[in-house]
Amino acid sequence: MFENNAITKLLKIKYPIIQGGMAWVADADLAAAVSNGGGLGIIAGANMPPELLEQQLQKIKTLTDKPFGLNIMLMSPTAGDALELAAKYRVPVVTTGAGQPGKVIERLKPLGTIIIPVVAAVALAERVEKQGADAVVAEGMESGGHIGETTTMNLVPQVADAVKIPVIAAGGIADGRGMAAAFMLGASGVQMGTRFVCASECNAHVNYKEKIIKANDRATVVTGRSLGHPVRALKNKFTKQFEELEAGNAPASELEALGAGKLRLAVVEGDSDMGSFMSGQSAGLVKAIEPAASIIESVVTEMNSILSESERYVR
Ligand code: TUI
Repeated sequence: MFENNAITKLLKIKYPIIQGGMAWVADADLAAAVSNGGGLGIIAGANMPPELLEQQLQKIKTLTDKPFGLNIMLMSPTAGDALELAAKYRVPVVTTGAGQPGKVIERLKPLGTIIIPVVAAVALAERVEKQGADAVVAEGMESGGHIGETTTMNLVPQVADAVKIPVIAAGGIADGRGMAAAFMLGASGVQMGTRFVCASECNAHVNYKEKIIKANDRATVVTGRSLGHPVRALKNKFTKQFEELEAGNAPASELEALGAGKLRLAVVEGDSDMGSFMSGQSAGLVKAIEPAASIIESVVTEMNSILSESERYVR
């Protein structure tokens, strides 16, 4: 299975499933578990001081001999350091988010790094293809964290029509049904974030995992639109305060001050009230904490059974 899939061939992995590069959450332990399970694990560079990121890049090589990736969050003040570490350690795959990856492609393409920008709009997908990206993640607004304005159902087929490079669908995908649907929309693979927060190997606080497991379809809210960078997170006291300030047209500086450090508070401290529990709408689909390899196997098994009996679904 997947022998002729564009993503398994490009990345030299077993299943076309990649793990989102989630700030504070995606460390070497989670990434290695996903890569060992046959997907592509990704370390997030966004929150880490360069020394810590360097340690994580050294650590993952002791945990897996499979390909892995590094996510460079382009709005992060340490994005430049992460880029140089990707070059120094010859990281096989780099994904980017929250900005224009031109400089990343320029620096890493000559080294043979596979570069997969995360995009939330067709125009950026077209631009990065011209600049030399190897594939794109088309991330719909069902995703957690920093999001765009278009749904996965609409973004994925429009990106697939616009570019020749392979498309990986993200946003709202947490099981085999979502993966099957992504293929129908023209994707060659999927990226999942929220479901992998609940991997046993993920070091996020247990309160984070439990909040996702308890979540329903209406559990998330988008704040930060007035700042120009909307963020989806699970509703709590923090998001309520943020919403109230935004509704009262509070100055950006006040909103930024409220938001500062709140993702760390969620992931590391598990502060249910004041943490920013970034999560996709797919939290409503996540039922249990289980090993990354089991997540991958069950998603692929469910996807296969759907595709092999596809007639049955037309009813
Ligand atoms: O990057 C993400 N999701 C993220 S990054 C993040 S870290 C964070 N920490 C604290 C507060 C806020 C964020 C959490 N979640 N996804 C990929 C993504 N990229 N979504 C949207 C975009 C994007 C947006 C605008 C990509 C390019 C872009 O270009 C704007 C421009 O420069 O034209």
